Amino acid sequence: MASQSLLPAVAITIISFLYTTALPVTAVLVEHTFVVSQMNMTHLCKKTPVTVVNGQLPGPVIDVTEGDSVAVHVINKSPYNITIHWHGVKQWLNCWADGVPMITQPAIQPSHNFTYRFDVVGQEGTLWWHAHVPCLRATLHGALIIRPRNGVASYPFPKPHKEVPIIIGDWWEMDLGQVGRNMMHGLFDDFASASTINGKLGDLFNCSGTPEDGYVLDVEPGKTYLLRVINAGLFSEFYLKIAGHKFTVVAADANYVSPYTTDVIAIAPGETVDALVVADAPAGRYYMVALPNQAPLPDTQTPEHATRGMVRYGNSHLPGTGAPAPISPKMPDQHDIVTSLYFHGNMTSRHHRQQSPVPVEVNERLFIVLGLGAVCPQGRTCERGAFDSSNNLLVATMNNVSFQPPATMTPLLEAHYYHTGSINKTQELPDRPPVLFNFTDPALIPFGPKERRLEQSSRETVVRRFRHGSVVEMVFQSSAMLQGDSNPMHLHGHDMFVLAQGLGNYDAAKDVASYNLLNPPMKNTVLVPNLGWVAVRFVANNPGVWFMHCHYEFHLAMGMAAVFIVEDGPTVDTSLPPPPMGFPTRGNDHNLMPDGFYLQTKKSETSSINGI
Ligand SMILES: *[C@@H]1O[C@H](CO)[C@@H](O)[C@H](O)[C@H]1NC(C)=O
Ligand SMILES: *[C@@H]1O[C@H](CO)[C@@H](O)[C@H](O)[C@H]1NC(C)=O
Ligand SMILES: *[C@@H]1O[C@H](CO)[C@@H](O)[C@H](O)[C@H]1NC(C)=O
Ligand SMILES: *[C@@H]1O[C@H](CO)[C@@H](O)[C@H](O)[C@H]1NC(C)=O
Ligand SMILES: *[C@@H]1O[C@H](CO)[C@@H](O)[C@H](O)[C@H]1NC(C)=O
Ligand SMILES: *[C@@H]1O[C@H](CO)[C@@H](O)[C@H](O)[C@H]1NC(C)=O
Ligand SMILES: *[C@@H]1O[C@H](CO)[C@@H](O)[C@H](O)[C@H]1NC(C)=O
Ligand SMILES: *[C@@H]1O[C@H](CO)[C@@H](O)[C@H](O)[C@H]1NC(C)=O
Ligand SMILES: [Cu+2]
Repeated sequence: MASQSLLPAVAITIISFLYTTALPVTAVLVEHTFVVSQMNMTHLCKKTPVTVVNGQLPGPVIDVTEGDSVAVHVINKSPYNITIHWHGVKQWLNCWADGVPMITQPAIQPSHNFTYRFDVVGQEGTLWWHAHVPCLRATLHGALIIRPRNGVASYPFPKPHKEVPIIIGDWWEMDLGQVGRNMMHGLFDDFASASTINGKLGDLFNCSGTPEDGYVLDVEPGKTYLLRVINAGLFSEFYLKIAGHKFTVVAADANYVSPYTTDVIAIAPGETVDALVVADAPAGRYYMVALPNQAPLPDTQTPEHATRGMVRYGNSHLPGTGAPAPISPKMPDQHDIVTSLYFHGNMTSRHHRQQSPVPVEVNERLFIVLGLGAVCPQGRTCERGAFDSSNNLLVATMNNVSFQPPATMTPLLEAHYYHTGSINKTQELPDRPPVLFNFTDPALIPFGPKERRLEQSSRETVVRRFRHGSVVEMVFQSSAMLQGDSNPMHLHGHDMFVLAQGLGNYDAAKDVASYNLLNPPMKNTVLVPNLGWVAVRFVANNPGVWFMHCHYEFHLAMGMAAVFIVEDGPTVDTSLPPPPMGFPTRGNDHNLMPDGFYLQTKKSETSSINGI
């Protein structure tokens, strides 16, 4: 619960159309139609087909008040199978709307449609939506903004003059469907051509010398602006700075944090940060720069592109005023990973009445080592370096297992709900790595013969079951085998208390003492420090089948993921309801399915696919 002071019970009125900011205490239905299609966009002198929602990049903003209901009608006119995930929305008792293909629903096939319905309750701030298909989220994404029920006056910070989404992303000149397929085969040779702020490449990029358009935020002196920053990029954590200005961070992942003043924001893929900026600099033009960071050598280096937009005061841009050149911020080094560590380490949650305390008693403990490995045909030596020249497959792992989607046509949620056999063909996520080694030993960088004994992995449909209400503690440990790739770990359906982080190998004997059990931040996406660890706790109280995965796209495509099955509680109020009317199933329920949905199969076919 993020709201400071909710009004006593208010009448809930359902108004099924245009939503305005007029009556803050009325819950409404916010309705959108998302037409997913391809269009040509030209950047860097090249016409490129991109898959977008409603012809926009970034896609439409979903703007709601806490307590509202949302309906999004997705019409898929693209050539891809897609789903849309509402990143960070808790989907209380509504796992059916979570939007993960083959986990919670069948993908929406080309020329088909699907309607997502969900309520946004107990969360305030900035979230976002994106396609949950390898790589397509690079262009299929947008902001999801949740305002307090009592209006902006109840923000726990000074009311901003204006609120602006700042979406950091990538510009790809390649067919993202193909990039996704390459990744799933362990090939990682494709890179974005540019970075973007709100879809604009900015003047660090040009087409035959003509600079690309950049994002411009026009400000009035003395006014306060709320930036709702989202990292929609596929790979990189970004440093964001505005020359001559400071940020006051007030929220992250739609949870308020204690105000934290800094001149740099560090934001990993999947994270959001809300920050106030006061236009208190001398009138002029100030660059807003987003710089991707990466681990230093000897870790593998990838092409990284900084992008910039501008904060512009009053008349400072009019021709003939002799305005001085825009001022650039001094950016951290792209190999500086300490700034990110401090930014995340300095976050604490903002105290408020509704906040649930950190559960002290832990029921389940997971120590999850993140790594890369190889899956090899039987009898062959397993060499990760040889993955592209033999039948060896490079995979990303948690505790030495890589996730693969279920082999059946039945999504796991449906299989779980109807107790079909396919849910039994899964493998339990190990609570700890099978072999302990010096996870962060720099001698393992760059990868080479020393790692060979650690490489052999397996691919399974990895799940972990939790009794309803279990308090789960997870420690994510990054390893030197990752070659410096970042690991923002994202849990669907729940927020996590971020208790502590550190460098090197996690050591319970000493690190538990550093846990913040008083006011840890709550996040849906937690960045694991490079060559370090992070400890989180969450309460598994939202029944359903929830994806838990790395938001670094290459790792996700290669299997750094698991499915958390949260069992029903003892009452109807704590149990997952049946799928909503019209939800496309493989025939396990007896709902009548309207035309146009995925596949309508008979029970017999389902059974044979499931092999029972
Ligand atoms: C994009 O451009 C290609 C090649 O010029 C063309 O064939 C295609 O029809 C265009 N697509 C759209 C959606 O306009
Ligand atoms: C979409 O999914 C269906 C069913 O799994 C599959 O048969 C089809 O090949 C997929 N289409 C694309 C474009 O991936
Ligand atoms: C245009 O971009 C190229 C490649 O990044 C760069 O070498 C060149 O200096 C740029 N030109 C201008 C006029 O900015
Ligand atoms: C907070 O940031 C400061 C530098 O700005 C740093 O010295 C300090 O260690 C950080 N605290 C944590 C817990 O990361
Ligand atoms: C799946 O496993 C459960 C519990 O182990 C068992 O009761 C059930 O019969 C199994 N279902 C099928 C279809 O194999
Ligand atoms: C892990 O390796 C590092 C670097 O070689 C070393 O400093 C550290 O002591 C090792 N840790 C353990 C537990 O062996
Ligand atoms: C990882 O799993 C594979 C396949 O099950 C196994 O052969 C290998 O020994 C395991 N490696 C480690 C380091 O635990
Ligand atoms: C969804 O698909 C069905 C069946 O093809 C069609 O009748 C319906 O009009 C579609 N809805 C929209 C909003 O396109
Ligand atoms: Cu990762």
